[in-house]
Amino acid sequence: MSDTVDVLVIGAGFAGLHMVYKLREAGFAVHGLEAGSGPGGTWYWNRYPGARCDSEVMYYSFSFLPELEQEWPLQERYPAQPEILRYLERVTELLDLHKDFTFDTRVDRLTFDADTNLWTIRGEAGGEWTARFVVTAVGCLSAANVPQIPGADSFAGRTLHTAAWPHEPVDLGGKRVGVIGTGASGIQAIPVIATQAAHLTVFQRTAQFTLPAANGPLDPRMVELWKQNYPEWRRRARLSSAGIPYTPTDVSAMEVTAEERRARYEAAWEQGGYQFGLGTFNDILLNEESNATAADFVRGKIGELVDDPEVAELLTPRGYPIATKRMPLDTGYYVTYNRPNVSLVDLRRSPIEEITEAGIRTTAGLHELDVIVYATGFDALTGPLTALNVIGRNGSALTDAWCEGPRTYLGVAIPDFPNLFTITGPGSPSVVSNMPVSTEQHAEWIGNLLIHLREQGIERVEATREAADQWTDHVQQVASGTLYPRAASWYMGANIPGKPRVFLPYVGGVGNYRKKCDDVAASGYPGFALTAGRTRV
Ligand code: N01
Repeated sequence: MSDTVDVLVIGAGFAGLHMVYKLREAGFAVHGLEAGSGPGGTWYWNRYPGARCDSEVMYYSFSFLPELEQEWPLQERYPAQPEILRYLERVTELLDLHKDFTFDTRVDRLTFDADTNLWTIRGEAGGEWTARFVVTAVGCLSAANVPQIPGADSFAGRTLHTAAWPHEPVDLGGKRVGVIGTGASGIQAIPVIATQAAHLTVFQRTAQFTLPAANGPLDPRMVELWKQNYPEWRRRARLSSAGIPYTPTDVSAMEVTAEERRARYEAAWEQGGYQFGLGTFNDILLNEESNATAADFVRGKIGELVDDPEVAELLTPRGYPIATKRMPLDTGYYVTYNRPNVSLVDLRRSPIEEITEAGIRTTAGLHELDVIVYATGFDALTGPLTALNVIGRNGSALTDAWCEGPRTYLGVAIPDFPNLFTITGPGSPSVVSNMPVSTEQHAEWIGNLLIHLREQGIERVEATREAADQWTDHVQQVASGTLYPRAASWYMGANIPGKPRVFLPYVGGVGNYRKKCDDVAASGYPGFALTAGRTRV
């Protein structure tokens, strides 16, 4: 590649692969940089035991590859990590995208030159690129959160993080394993690790509500019907609230009798997946009373599934509304605690004091371990962007601009940072949606904006402060009409010490958001300051 391109894309997951392909096909000089040694993004890094997608396989794929859509086998309801990675590798091969990426390249600095309207992009291990535009496709959950626990370096055993799991097999057989964290990653990994380890100790800070995935092989007749109607399912997903083509319900949990409510919850529990939240009642995330009925139902299930009443009580979430922290889907999570080789440590009662050479010491004593697994999540949404060390016009740093929380226009653009676009950035549906639907919408929208700029001879594009303020206020206002802000969740930045507490994604719905973005495009991109070109790349 030449060292100066029209567009540089960072990341080779769903978002980056699509963005590079779209721009290459539109005739731009585009290049991608990726920290991993191959494509896959999230699915390249998160290889922990039990890693699997919580979106059903039928709609966790690209919608613009009709032949691949027909030929790709749909086998299990929820695709496992290796299957999704294979899919993204196949897409890379099919679209001949390898040649458009430089792998093993982690970007550690982006600097905008206001005189030339060009970005300089620096690789952590050297290498420098120049581009008119930069599109970040770095994911929302890619900056791992590693809590600073005193003594962590002194541990004599092996330390692992779910978000950076080794590529070679990890043998946990005969080992005493400790898992810190019971979010979606921990809840997937714990039942599998329990079957491998000699003993598993789970260190839980906050009990989680989790729903049964009810994973299993798909009925071939359903797959055939689905494949016959793919365009219609895709259309419904794009217009839906969460990027999932479920038929929404218009019934409030308060409108029906207790018996009917229970019957609906029971049916959804049996069916598995997000039917419980999306298909039962329309106000679980809006009305405290309705929410309490759903929470009580799940609490009851925990009591039925876990043999030891004391352990069941520790696993029972209290103090925040159900679904306000991202609900994981599990396969045998609660019953794992019935195994004789699994024990649960309640960190609320006995917090971790330190890690020693021998294991984890809580205020109640030392747990001797051979392996510690951090399932402690991510610095979500903003972390992957601030890690790029972005310096905008006037030398302003993104970390400073966002010291009180991110302010974006539509989640794709940031005032003072011209010619920079963020796929699934803060302020967009991103993590509260089925990701491929949202990355596709952004890649298409940003691609069309760049085509528009090229046609108009525009060299510099920047979100106005007013547009970003209005949008960010709208994002907060929509969130405050729901129960979401009631939980100390990573949606709120609450999992990272010192991170500002603002609601990060847009919960106004994928379909509504798409319409707003389409309206902006159709009106000639109000909210952006456009500067005609002086220089050519
Ligand atoms: O991370 P999390 P995750 N001491 O932040 C605990 C997506 N995802 O990797 O709740 C002790 O949810 C923390 O405790 P608390 C999905 O969007 C998708 O599990 O903060 N504990 C919590 O229990 C998901 O939501 C899929 O009190 C500490 C856990 O660690 C997101 O990724 C699969 C601690 C972290 O949970 C993140 O999930 C997996 C400390 N110092 C993930 N710090 C699929 O689609 C944190 N914790 C399949």
